[in-house]
Amino acid sequence: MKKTLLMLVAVLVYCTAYSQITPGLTNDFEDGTTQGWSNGGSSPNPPTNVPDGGPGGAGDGFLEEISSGGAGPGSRMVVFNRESEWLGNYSVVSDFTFDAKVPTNEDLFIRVAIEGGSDETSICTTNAVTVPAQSDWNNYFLSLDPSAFTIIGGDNTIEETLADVTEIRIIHSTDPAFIGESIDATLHLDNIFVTGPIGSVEDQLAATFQMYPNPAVNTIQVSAELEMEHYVVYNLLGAKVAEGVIEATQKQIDVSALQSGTYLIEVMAGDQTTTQKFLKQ
Ligand SMILES: [Ca+2]
Ligand SMILES: [Ca+2]
Repeated sequence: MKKTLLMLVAVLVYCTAYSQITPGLTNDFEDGTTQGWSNGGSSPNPPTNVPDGGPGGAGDGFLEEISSGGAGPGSRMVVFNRESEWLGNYSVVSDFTFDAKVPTNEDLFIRVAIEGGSDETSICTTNAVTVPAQSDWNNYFLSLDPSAFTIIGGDNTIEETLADVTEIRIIHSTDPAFIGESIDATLHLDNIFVTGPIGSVEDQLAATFQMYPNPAVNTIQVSAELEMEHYVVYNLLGAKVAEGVIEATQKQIDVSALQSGTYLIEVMAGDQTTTQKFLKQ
């Protein structure tokens, strides 16, 4: 079954290198780069890769973005990405998840903003997630469903914009916006991960698979509208840390023995496989 995951990873790597956004896209900042996240041209404080101190501790790289407050380049809390792996048709993905912490003194209201469509329409998540001041690492979710967005500017519909994305941004803003707010703050990001039905809607497992709670403490409940046979849990290094039979449409899986951190659970049903991320607290 590990072979299946490796094949999946290989497909995702291939797709992300040469194609458009796909479920499973991950930016974990383990390659020493910002993986395309940028402030643009004249910023005096562009995002940087910090090699130590991510959610995994020593040796876990993460992205640090600093905004200076005031006015001018670098004043606003915003990072954008125009790498091809982040562009294209977002109808195949469902959630934008990430680990974040704020070492500075003000709460940040983090949103995803997107530009796309023939009219370069800009949209932003209607709701923000609050990353508290002086917080430790936590996992956050923002839906990428059209119903989760508000139009900021332009004449395309939200659906048209999400079908042809040309830029994605992570911003801090009290209200939906396309440019982040000016603030003197620092944001740490890691394990940016895009979930979604792997394959298409005819993949009944991926389309109906559910898992909760996430983050999990002692157990996670998995369910789907067809009988699942088997599950495997991997850590982010790809090592198998747990497995078991399901042989039902739902099961409580004991994860109490896992160390705190981020894991992937792979569930098999016939020739269908789905892989989702969860956080163990
Ligand atoms: Ca990392
Ligand atoms: Ca900056």
